[in-house]
Amino acid sequence: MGLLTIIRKNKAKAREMRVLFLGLDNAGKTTILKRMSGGDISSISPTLGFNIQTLMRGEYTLNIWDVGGQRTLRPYWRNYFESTDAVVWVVDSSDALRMGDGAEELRALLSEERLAGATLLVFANKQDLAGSLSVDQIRDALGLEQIESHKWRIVPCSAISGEGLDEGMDWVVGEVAGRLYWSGRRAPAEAPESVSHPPVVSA
Ligand code: G3D
Ligand code: MG
Repeated sequence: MGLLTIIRKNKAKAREMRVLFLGLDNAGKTTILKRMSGGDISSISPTLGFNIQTLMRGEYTLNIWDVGGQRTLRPYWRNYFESTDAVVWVVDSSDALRMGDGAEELRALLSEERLAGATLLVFANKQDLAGSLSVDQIRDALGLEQIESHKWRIVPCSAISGEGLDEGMDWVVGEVAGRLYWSGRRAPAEAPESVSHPPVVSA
C-alpha cells in the first residue's frame, strides 16, 4: 500500500473536512471562529495573513482556514482553494455600502474551478446591530437565488451573542458529510502538501 493510500485511509477514519472562511475584511470571520472555539473575543485584530483553527463537531474534525479579506490580500485567496470542502462566506450585515463589493467577490469566487464541489454557507453576521440588513435583503444583494453551481444556504448570526453559529456550522457539516462520507462518491479532501501564504503586510 502506498504512503498516499495510507494517508487517505487515515484521513477517512479521522473524518476531516477542510473549510475556508472568506469574506470582506471586518465581516467578523475571526470573531466567529474565536467564539466557536471558546476563545476570548474581546481583542481581535485584523487578520493580516491567515489563521488555522481545528474544531471538533460531533465525530468530524474541521480544519478551518481564516484568510484575511483586505483588498490587497484577496488575490491570495486562491492559494487556499485546493481540496476545500466548504466555503463559509461571512457578511457584515451592517455594512450596506460594501454589499456590492462583497457580491462581486463572491461571484468571482464561485466561478473558481477548484471550488466547484464546495458547499457554500453565507453567514449574515452582526445581526445584533440595529439597522443591519435582514437575511432576505442580503440574499437579494448577493444574488444567492441565482446560484446553481453550488449547494448554498444563508443563516443570520451574531458572533457576539453566538446566535446562529451552531445552526450554520451544523448545516455545513451535514452537507459535507453527506457528500464525502455517506455517499462514498469521493475520497475525503487531501490537504495540499504546501500552500503559498500571503506576505504579512502592515495595516
Ligand atoms: P474579519 O476577521 O472578518 O476581518 P473580525 O473580522 O473578526 O476581525 O471583526 C471585525 C470587527 O467586527 C471587530 O470589531 C469585531 O468585534 C466586530 N464583530 C464581529 N462580529 C460581530 C457581531 O456579530 N456583532 C458585532 N456587533 N460586532 C462584531 P473591532 O471593533 O475590534 O474592529
Ligand atoms: Mg480576521
